[in-house]
Amino acid sequence: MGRDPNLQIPIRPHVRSVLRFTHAITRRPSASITQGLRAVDTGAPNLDRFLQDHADYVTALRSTGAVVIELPPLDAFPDAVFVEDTALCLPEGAVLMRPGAPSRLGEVAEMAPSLRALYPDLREIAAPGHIEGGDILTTEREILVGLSARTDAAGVAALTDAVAGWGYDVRVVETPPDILHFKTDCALLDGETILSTKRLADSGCFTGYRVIHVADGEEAAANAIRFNDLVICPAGFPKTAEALMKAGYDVVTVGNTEAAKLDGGMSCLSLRFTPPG
Ligand code: CIR
Repeated sequence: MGRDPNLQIPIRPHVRSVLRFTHAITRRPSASITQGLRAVDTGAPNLDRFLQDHADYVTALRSTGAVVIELPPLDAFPDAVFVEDTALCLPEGAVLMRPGAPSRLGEVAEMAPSLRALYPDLREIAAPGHIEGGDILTTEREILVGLSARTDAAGVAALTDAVAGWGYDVRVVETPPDILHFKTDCALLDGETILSTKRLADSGCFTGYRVIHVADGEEAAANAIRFNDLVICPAGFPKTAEALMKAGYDVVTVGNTEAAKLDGGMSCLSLRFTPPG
């Protein structure tokens, strides 16, 4: 196991895998997206615009050389475009989630065949726990799980059991009140750097990491993703994009107005992984 002398925290051998991915899975938005869950109703998303933004997002993922598997729309599940919440994909294996939103539970069975084809070791979250992928941030050192309205202690315990033997520490943290998911407010930028809102970082959950704060008033910019050489950010947050570029990241922005009406951002729209073997 390597060790970073500054941070005094062990670095695991799968250090590169949290930043480099050969694959992503997305699902095109369906016409039923207008019925998607939302904390505050700011109007129904426009399907055409959502489709265009989604296509741009897939193009950005593909531009890094990754294989992007685009799944078809699912009318029966209005939030199915937010595939991140259905699984946690690690180099060692994958775990199917158990969403806390009842209307989203059925999305997991729709995702399972695609993952089963790539992961010999596909595990599940045991009932009665609930956990959604948006509450999980995997770094080189650990898996952070934010408790939220969608993710409960039983879900975290079930995840801890599911990943047993894969060499990760699972750490429970809090999602800020009234925030949908832990990763609504943060993103991994590299092996030791996290992009975060101040309200989340102030909880102290990132002690030992370098933190870049999103600009005040640009909190929604925190739901970004590091995908291979790119940091993909929602468009419309110029101060944060500039800070990231100044810090040396290769930033690409993608329109997110329609997903944002359903509390979604860049991380929610894909599963990102390198399958074993
Ligand atoms: C929901 O409320 O479940 C969806 N409207 C948004 C899910 C966003 N997913 C994510 O942050 N990982």
